[in-house]
Amino acid sequence: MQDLGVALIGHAFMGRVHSHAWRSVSAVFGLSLEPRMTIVAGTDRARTEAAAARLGWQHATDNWQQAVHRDDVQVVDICSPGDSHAEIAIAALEAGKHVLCEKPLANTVAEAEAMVAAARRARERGVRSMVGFTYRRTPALALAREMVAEGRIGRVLQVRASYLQDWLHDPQAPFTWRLDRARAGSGALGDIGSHITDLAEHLIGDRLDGVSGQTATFVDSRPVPGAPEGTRGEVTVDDAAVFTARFAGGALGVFEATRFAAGRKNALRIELNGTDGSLAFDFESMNELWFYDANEPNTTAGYRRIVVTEADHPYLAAWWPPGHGLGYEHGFTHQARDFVEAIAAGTDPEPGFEAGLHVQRVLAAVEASAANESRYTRIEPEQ
Ligand code: SOE
Repeated sequence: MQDLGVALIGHAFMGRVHSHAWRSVSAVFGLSLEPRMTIVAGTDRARTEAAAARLGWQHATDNWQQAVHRDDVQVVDICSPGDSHAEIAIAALEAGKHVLCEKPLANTVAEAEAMVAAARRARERGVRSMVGFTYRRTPALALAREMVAEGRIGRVLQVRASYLQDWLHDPQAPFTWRLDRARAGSGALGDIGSHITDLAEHLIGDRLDGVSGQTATFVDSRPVPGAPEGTRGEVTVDDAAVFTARFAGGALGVFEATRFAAGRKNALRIELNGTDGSLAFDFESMNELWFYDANEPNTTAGYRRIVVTEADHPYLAAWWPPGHGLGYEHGFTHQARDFVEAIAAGTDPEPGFEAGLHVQRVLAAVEASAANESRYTRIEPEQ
């Protein structure tokens, strides 16, 4: 079988979970091409070497260009902060390497447009690209999409999507690159709001037409870890973002992304209400999908829990017997599998960079709306 050399750029949280996927994907799914964990690139040589040893990469470098241009690398997997995505992805595509890029695709619409242009040029040479909206590949959510497409809830009228985390709830939580607009592009909006935007559109098979948003930063500076006592980093992104939206087909959407929802750790929740029923999901119980069939008689109708662990459910035939459940990391394994199989088949993996650009436009529209005071209707104060 032909090898597919992979270069991973970045070895923090996302790099670790992608490494897990590359390590296990072939053994679980049996692929048409054999991924090889060729090289990991980081910014610090010693830490990158340690990461390579721990995560299973053959080589380590502190020079991403070197990793991208190796002859034994055919795939570049970008898990570095957002401000590096465009430069690395474009260089890799121009070098003829297939690219998997973490979300959000870029920090700005302009960067995302340049990435799409590079992806289109590369596609003509058979080079593939994909953006990591991984939750599409959570089995319960993949099942939800199938059920919507089969008409099980009829025409979707309303979408309620929230992504709730609380890792910034403590005002003393340390400063990170994720709180710096220059590095991350935006805050909760881009990091996790991008997921629910993509997911909502993916599940119902429709695109957002327009949005109306609000954003807030609740804590505007935080202690910088490792810096002299008292050094604080300025938070230049949103801590929370909310927006309402209309889909092109007429459905209404309500979206919320926050890092301040005390007690909610990774609660990606989505509920769809259609003319014939509803579907509901919460990532904190990720092996379950709730389904309400509005055509059942009132006497017996009720939301029922589907335990999504059957071999007939998306992706699950390759895993464990019914009831044994999957975790956060498995969506990344599914993503690696679908990406490799698309490369082998010579087809475009989904979601492509175009989908990433579209989400970037939604994020920019939410920010533009939030910044536009004239579109905000104040309530008359009592005299
Ligand atoms: C942020 O906390 C984060 O790690 C996101 O960046 C990921 O995309 C999400 O899957 C989990 O949360």
